[in-house]
Amino acid sequence: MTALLTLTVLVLVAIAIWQMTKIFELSQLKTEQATAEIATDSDNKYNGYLLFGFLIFIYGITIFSFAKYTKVLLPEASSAHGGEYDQLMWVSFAIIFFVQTITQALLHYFGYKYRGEKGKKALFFADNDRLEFIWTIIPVIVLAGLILWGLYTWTNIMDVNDEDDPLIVELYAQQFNWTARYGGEDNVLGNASVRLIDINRANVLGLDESDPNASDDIIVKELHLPVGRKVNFMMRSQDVLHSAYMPHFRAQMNCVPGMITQFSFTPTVTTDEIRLNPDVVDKVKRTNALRAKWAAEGRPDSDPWEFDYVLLCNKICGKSHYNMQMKIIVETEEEFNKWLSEQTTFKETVSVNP
Ligand SMILES: [Cu+2]
Repeated sequence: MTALLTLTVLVLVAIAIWQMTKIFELSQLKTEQATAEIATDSDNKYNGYLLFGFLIFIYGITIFSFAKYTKVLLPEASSAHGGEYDQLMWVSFAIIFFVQTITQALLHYFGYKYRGEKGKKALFFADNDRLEFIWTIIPVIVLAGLILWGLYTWTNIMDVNDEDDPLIVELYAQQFNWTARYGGEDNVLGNASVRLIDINRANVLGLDESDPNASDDIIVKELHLPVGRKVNFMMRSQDVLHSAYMPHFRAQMNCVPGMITQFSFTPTVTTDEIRLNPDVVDKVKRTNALRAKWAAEGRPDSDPWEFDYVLLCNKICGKSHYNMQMKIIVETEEEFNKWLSEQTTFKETVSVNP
């Protein structure tokens, strides 16, 4: 790899030197030689056609990408705010796509139409107030609209409050895994600090044992969420910057050492339901076809895959960042309560680890 990089640098330096000598030569040319270097009408025409060729290329690659890669996009959002978020993104995409399609065509067409020709003189406006007004006011209106809508959506999504009896969950990040903590019976998280971590007593999250709210806290390695109930996440990090990313719920928040960050959303689709979503069914089918091929070749990690929501780390936090993830299961309120009642509390864990 280092050899390849060194080689690339050397080649680039050589090209730079070559280009510089060429510029130097050009500046030294005698009049007769200089005329030979000026583009002729046929050169300009040829370059004009090349512009058209490039235009067809970028349109072609756009259509190809849409046809081939649309299926790798995320399925419909599984959270209450997700629809609003997606709508904002798709409207922004549509505007950008529309404007870029038209401006690219105009740019390349005029590049061809007004190519250099002997005897042809360019007509230009030194200034034109009306034109400048038009091409200033349209982007101003469109961008102001998008920004205001974006700010409104952002404020709505980021409004973390205690209304509607939210479930309180802590997401604890460390190189390279996630741990979740529930408030237990009282739904209140006990105080915690990295300074109180005591591995010998299995106090992995540094909970304050003298805080009565901590004793019924439940620490788990699989995130279960009840469908339809608002969840307030409190994020902590033990070591470096991490980012709690739950793509299917359109949620992401940085986890910063020394502070608690928050995010809140309401899951709307259970794991069982999302597995029946046509996009997900298709994705699972494609993945498992690939895995079957791998299995036939005797490659590892080729067991059939079943879709699950995931919590991923979205900050490059070190060597095993790519594999820093936790399974999320969205289930009915009854299933969730049953699962929660089967987990051990913090008090039980520390008392068996004196
Ligand atoms: Cu990380």
